[in-house]
Amino acid sequence: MKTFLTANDLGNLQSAVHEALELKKNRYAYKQLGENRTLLLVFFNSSLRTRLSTQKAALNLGMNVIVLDVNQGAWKLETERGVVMDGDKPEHILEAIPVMGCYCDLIGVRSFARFEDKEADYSEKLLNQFIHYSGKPVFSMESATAHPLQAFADLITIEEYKTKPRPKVVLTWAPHPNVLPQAVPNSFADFMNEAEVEFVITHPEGYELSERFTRGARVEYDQRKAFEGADFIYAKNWSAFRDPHYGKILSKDRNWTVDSAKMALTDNAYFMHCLPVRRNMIVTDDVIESPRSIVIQEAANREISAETVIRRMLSALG
Ligand code: AN0
Ligand code: CP
Repeated sequence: MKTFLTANDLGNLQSAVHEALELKKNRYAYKQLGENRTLLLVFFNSSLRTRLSTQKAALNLGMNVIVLDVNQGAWKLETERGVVMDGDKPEHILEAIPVMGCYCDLIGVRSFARFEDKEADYSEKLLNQFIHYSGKPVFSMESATAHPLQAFADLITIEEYKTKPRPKVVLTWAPHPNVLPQAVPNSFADFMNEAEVEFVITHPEGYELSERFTRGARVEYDQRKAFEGADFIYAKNWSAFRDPHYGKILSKDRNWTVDSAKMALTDNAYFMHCLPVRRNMIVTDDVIESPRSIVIQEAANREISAETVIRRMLSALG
């Protein structure tokens, strides 16, 4: 595996989940694989889980890990070609990326959508620059359009907790004060569309996601109706995708907050969220604290999804 951005990059998803669950039983089994190999994690945005779980995964595999927070201590980077660099950015990304590639064997990149240019975001311009100019295999740690390590961990978690062969999984929009990317719901939809689940998306009108990720998945605009009989409720906020509202907040309606009255409509569903979560905006205290909330177990599986991906990338290095 040379890049990791979509569910498709994992090949057969069922086998990938099986591989991950086997790895979880003995996460130190491949300690030799990463010997004298170095992973570089480049963060253009904040992170708690991705930062820790990806490092832990690499350490499990015996790798060395270097973490670069681009906005803390590195030179400010120009990203546009052709710019006269007489401003506040001393270095161009077109030198910085190949230099980063010199010091490592694999690279993970976190770089959120900027919402300045939809085409630049949805063509994964920055991630692709890493792929083309670093000379090293690259995986997304949440890039402009996708967060595949999260969605893979979510799928592993659903596999562990499901009690039916084909559970009903509901992705619900919920309110948030800030503009958030579509990366998490995009990847969740991408993975759920390939998994053995009944997948339903619910959101206010205007919050339709990109067809590239939803691929005809059922959308139910009535949140209560969507929740009926659900086995998993996956909450997330995102900003509008469709023009002319790309990257805009169209609603902060707290009627969409996940509360216990809505959870009562489900088939005793588990509650999931990628975290960080804004309590009493996205979900009430009682729901996230309830025994049916599996947000911590979900976060714990980030180590497993990352280890599975890094192991495959290391094996492909030869
Ligand atoms: C980010 C997002 O919504 O994409 C990261 C989630 C993993 N969340 C925030 O910025 C709060
Ligand atoms: N879920 C997730 O990716 O969290 P961080 O933003 O803290 O890494």
